[in-house]
Amino acid sequence: MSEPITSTPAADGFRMPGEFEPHRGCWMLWPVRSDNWREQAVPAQRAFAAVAHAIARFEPVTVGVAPAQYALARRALEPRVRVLRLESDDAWMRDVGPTGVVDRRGAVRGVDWHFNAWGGLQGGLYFPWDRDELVARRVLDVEGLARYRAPFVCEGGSIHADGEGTLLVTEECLLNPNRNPQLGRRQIETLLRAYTAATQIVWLGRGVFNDETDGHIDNLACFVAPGEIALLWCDDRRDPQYAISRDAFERLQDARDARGRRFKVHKIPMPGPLEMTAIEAAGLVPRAGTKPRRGGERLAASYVNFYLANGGVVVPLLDPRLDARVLAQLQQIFPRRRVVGVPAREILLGGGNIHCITQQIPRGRLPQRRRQSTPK
Ligand code: KQY
Repeated sequence: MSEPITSTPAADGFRMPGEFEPHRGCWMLWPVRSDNWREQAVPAQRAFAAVAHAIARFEPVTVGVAPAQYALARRALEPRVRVLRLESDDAWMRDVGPTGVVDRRGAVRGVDWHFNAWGGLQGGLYFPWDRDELVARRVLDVEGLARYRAPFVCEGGSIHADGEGTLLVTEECLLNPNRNPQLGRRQIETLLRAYTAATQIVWLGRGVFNDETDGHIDNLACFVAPGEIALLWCDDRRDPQYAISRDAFERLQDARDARGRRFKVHKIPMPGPLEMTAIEAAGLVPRAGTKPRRGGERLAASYVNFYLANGGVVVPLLDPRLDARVLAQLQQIFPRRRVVGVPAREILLGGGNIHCITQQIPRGRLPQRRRQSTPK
């Protein structure tokens, strides 16, 4: 495995691009653990395969699979999806994979964050997580990309970039003492600036109600373009999500991005509210060290947890009463991309959604061709 670069992306002229910028491809992992994915993960594997196939219509997809599952995954996935042996503790590539950064010449490198399973021994979701900790460097090795090792805990799902110097985060997650108890807000900002090249960090408050990641931004809000944000919205004053989304909206109205722009905010309706059923919970095999689940638990369902592929938007289908309306709304927001829905309840039951199980590798800008000088 390659040694990390000892400087930082910002110092070397690298920045975190927006997800809407061109990708080289997308990485995912294969779900297996029966304490998080019901019925021995079979329904989740079907859902993950459908996501991989939807994304593969737009860009190359690689799925990392535990060696014992390789043959099964290879059969379940279309031939155009690359399947590689890769050990992990679960299947959340957004959080355990690298965050790609690019420079002006089109070079691409990756940031390998510290990972502690969303809170370590203070409320984390499982123990151990040592195989997850190695996923980012393996991905970068396979991609042939140089690696920065960031000196703090951070997950890909807890940061969104506009590619022009603005970073969107939540206080609930980044300031949670179960991530970096030794660091305060200013120190975290300094590190985020160094590893993403952000110059403006926009702090929202709490993430989606009952989100077990401690409020990842990628379930609540994301950039759809520089200066434009999709925000999960709830109109029911009695629902706990109402105040969370309202507070986020007000903060966004007061904020400016790195270029001094105000944000245009698209309100995306909340599915449900959705809960885990007793039958779904009964399909799990409880295990020591893993957060248990019960029937009746509120699920952190959000349509904002979509993936932007090259020319596409892959959206979780979560609520038959709203799915068609949301797909139409997203098609209006992204007129030049094809919006595709994928049934995603089985992914939601595991604690996240399509954005959480995917991680793009940016393409970087192609080097400008030198203009030929005309002979005089
Ligand atoms: O949403 C994510 N980015 C990860 C969710 C992890 C859930 C683990 N059970």
